[in-house]
Amino acid sequence: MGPLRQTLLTPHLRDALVERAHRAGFDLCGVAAVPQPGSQADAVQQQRFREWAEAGRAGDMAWLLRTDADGVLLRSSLHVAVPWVRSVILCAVNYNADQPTSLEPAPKGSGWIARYAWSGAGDTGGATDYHDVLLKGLREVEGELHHRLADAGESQPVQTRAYVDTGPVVERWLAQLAGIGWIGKNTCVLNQQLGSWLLLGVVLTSLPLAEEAVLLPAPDRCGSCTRCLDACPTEALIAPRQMDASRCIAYLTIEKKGSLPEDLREGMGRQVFGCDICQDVCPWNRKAPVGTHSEMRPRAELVNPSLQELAQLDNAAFRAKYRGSPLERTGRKRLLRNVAVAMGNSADPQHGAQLLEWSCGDDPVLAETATWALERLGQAPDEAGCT
Ligand code: B12
Ligand code: SF4
Ligand code: SF4
Repeated sequence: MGPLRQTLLTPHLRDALVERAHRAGFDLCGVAAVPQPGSQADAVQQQRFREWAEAGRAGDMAWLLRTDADGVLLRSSLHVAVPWVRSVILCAVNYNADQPTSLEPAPKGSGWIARYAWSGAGDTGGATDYHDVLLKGLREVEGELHHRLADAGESQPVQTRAYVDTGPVVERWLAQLAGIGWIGKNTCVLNQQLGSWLLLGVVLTSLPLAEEAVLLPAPDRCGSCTRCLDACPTEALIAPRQMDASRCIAYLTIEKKGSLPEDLREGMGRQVFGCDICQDVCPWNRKAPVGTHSEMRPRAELVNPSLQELAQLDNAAFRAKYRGSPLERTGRKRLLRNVAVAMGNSADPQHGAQLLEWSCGDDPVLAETATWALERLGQAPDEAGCT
């Protein structure tokens, strides 16, 4: 490293990046050195990820288990997929909204869409998706770094890469290293002031922006609380900070294709897209401030959506309502399957007619789910047979 680079790697540069992140709409930003291969921190995280993967916790999410040419799990250590990485700039947006939680009394016949997927109210031109919103902000931070390096006459190439979810990166682990918060027993990153309604994005860099020796992860403030573990309806939180993702309602409703495991359907309750329960019960979220990002404002019509209305969306109406939102990728077909489960769990016989129609329809997964739901409502599927 030349003297120029030495000068750049001062707290001044870090402060400038953090300041840029705030201007780009992030509520929190931290910089951390990536623990080097062979370090204890890297080894512990590698082992954790390997054990998680080998225990089948990823369900059908094969993309989480991708390996390099030597069969090493890409996500087990950042160095496997990105050998040049030295430090990360971790940014977080508060997406909390002034709206009820999923546990508060709700209008009869309503389902639940996860809080993070409500965004896009106001003058955004329609639904927004946090992946796009955060990536745009990260590009500004990335740009600031390159701009400052160029201004300082830096001649050596500096590599950077920005990710929101899609990279081979365990973002939460890096977030706690960068001081964004601690990993709660519900596996989410929690910040003492903001709670856990945080979405994360990361810029990887080949620059040593921070020293590993001064890692200052936020202290664990869960204490003896176990509310999230006790509240999870599908027992996906198998131990503090350990999730069997294949049991998580977020996985079942968003990621899982085809029929859902029957033994988990009852626990899904009225959740039709994602699940907020283990965050809704968290005491650190009781006083969580409302987020201010202009592209993350909630669309009120997505809060406690009517199951009947969701059921009646045809392809065009689904596209019109959810284009650009996280629901678009999951698609109408899976959403209807989830609505059928929620109707089955509703104890409301009025859903019988819709379920009967689906049980006779062309989509075998929806027909099977609707038949299950009818049985759960105590209504016999069409005994006369479908015509
Ligand atoms: C796949 C995925 C899922 C899967 C699996 C989640 C899981 N726990 O593995 C499913 C679909 C279930 C899911 C659900 C949700 N997700 Co998600 N998901 C991801 C994704 C893309 C990869 C996660 C991953 O690698 N999992 C593998 C496991 C091993 O890693 P991990 O749980 O993230 O991190 C663990 C290790 O670091 C380890 N660890 C670290 N230190 C320690 C210490 C000890 C003692 C122990 C035992 C373990 C441990 O524990 C961490 C927490 O489990 C990330 C984005 C990313 N690239 O990281 C978003 C991400 C984790 N998801 C996010 C969100 C918002 C959600 C939901 C809230 C959405 C919703 N409302 O439905 C739920 C939350 C459920 C929950 N309680 O975690 C946010 C979390 C933000 C936050 N504040 O923590 C992320 C970071 C996306 C983002 N860009 O903001 N998700
Ligand atoms: S998101 Fe829901 S299902 Fe998943 S761990 Fe939390 S409470 Fe359990
Ligand atoms: S509910 Fe309790 S144990 Fe769970 S994350 Fe919040 S403080 Fe930690």
